Amino acid sequence: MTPDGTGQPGAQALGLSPFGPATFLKAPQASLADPWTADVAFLGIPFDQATGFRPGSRWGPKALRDISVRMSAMGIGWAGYYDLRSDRHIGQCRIVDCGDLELLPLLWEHDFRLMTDSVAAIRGHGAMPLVAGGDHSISYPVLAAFAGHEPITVVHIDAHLDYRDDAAGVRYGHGNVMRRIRELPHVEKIVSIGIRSLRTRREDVEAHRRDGNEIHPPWTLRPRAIEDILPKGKAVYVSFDIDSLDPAVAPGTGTPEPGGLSYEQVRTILAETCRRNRVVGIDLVEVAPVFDYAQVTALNGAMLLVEALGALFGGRE
Ligand SMILES: [Mn+2]
Repeated sequence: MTPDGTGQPGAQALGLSPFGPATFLKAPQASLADPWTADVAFLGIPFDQATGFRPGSRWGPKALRDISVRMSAMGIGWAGYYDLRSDRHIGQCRIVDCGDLELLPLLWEHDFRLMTDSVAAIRGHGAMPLVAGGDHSISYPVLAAFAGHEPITVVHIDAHLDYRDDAAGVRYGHGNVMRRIRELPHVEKIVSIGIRSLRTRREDVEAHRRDGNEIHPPWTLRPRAIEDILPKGKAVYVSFDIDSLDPAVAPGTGTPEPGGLSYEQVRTILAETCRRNRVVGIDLVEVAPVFDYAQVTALNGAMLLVEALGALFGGRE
């Protein structure tokens, strides 16, 4: 029997406490098969089979949901937040949580189709997909769901270029993902920010530039430079790999790289990208809680998504 005496698990029983089952920002759950309207739809893609080194990002959506509930007051869903920086109440939007995709081990082509179809369904509902990976390979089937869209610029925040064409026959791993994305007819450019891995290959850098993309390593970024390198007035998809952050603030990931971005730098990239463009979708990938400490990686990732929502829904005084 539930406290309301009905025996039915109502709103009081789901996602409203920081200690029980969580949805992202306490958003109501929504099935892709049902009718609903929302501004933003959170979708978990617990897929880490394309990882070359340390798997574990399949637990990323759960970790992000668990820490995100702290941003909502006890007992209510998402209502935005007071932003000290702008002295405004921002981020208020209608958000739903579509749960996690049910994936099948070793059937990656099936899984990729399910990802594309699910994100297309979210777009069909008129909502902006906010996708939590999973390893970075998922960004390709997610972006494939935008087929027929006006040309999209991808703002790619990452320690790794992920532009390898073919790694001993592997073409859809998480290290190939930006190469595959650039091949999509509706993607016109990739702006890669934070790239610094010592395993970056010259031929991949040259191919990336030859294809009309841009690379901005951490040592080139200053507060003004960040604003100057971002696209303006474009349809933009943001692909945010948590390993773009420095391992000191985001250790919980499969392939950390020293010398990374600060929280403030990524916040600026996300917020200014959202303000200057028509953002059509956002993903956050490679959060791997098994390597995390004190939930710091999930916390920084979830709060940066909140800051992106704050910039997208600029709110009221
Ligand atoms: Mn990466």
